[in-house]
Amino acid sequence: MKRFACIFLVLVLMLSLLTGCASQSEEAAVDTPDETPAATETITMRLAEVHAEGYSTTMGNREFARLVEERTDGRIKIEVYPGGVLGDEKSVTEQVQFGALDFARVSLAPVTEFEPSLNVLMLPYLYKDGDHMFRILNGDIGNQLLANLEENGIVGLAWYDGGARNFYNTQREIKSPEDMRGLQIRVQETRLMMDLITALGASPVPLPFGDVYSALQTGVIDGAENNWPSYDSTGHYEVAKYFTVDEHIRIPEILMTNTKVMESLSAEDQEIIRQAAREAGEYQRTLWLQSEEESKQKVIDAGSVITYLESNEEFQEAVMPLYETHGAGYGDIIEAIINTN
Ligand code: GTR
Repeated sequence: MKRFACIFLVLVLMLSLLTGCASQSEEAAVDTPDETPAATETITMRLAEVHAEGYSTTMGNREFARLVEERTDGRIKIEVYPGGVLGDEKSVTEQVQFGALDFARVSLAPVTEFEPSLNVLMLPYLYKDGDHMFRILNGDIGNQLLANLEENGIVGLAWYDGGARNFYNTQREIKSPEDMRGLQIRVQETRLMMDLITALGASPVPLPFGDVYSALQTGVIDGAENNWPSYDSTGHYEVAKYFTVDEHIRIPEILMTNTKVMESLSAEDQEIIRQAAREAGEYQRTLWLQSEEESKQKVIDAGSVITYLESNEEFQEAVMPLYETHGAGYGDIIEAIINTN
């Protein structure tokens, strides 16, 4: 019996050594550039998106997939999964980081939880307008901060537009931060957004995007904040009709992948992906600008009460402490952004 047990143990040991070698050589294949998949092999990849079909970001993703498939002669297929079916933004950001998912298009908000230096790109009232934001994102500052992401296993491929975000609620018109007192406002699941709501005197409720409609409808929350197209596409305007154009924040949106996924591809395919993503980003931005206008008109026609502020100075003043808490250590970058025309 003893002898049998011994032989068995030796066999198990040998087997585990052998399998260990196999997975090692698989890892080596990922790390060694000349062992990238043969140019004839077909690869299917997945891309997660929280917005529905027809929304500008989903259309940008579809364009990205189309360009990649066309330029690799069908070798790389990217399946786009809209409507959050692969998970909420926090979850898909983690999945990309761990390499369980190939691509995701998300707001920068959940990504800052991994790389806090990116908070500097989403401070309230930081940009003069959308063009200013894109000059920063596509310039040295944007590139430098994107490079920080790679230390977390994430490669930022392109920026998408998410416009300016505004408050809306079920209760009353908001004309000043005073009117926000006591309101429960849903935010994305990130510290900066929670602190922003607190600074304005309301209570932040972090929730996934897909849960906001029912939370508004059932009164779990009083309001939320987002851009015109999201207020429209989610139907939030049906349940929260008071919308204030305070434009408190612009949060860049990002199409990203995992560093190992990129490294597993040939240099040529990597370039195809990068270029296709950049073109998809430009395409999304064109669609974005149209959709902002269309959504605005649609919610006004549907009876939303739109409050335009004579000045948003009071809101700006109230949120300035966030420059200290979330911009600490990045004063030079903040100054450079503000001084860029
Ligand atoms: C939208 C953004 C989404 C998501 C959503 C949210 O503007 O496009 O990616 O972040 O806001 O508030 O969760």
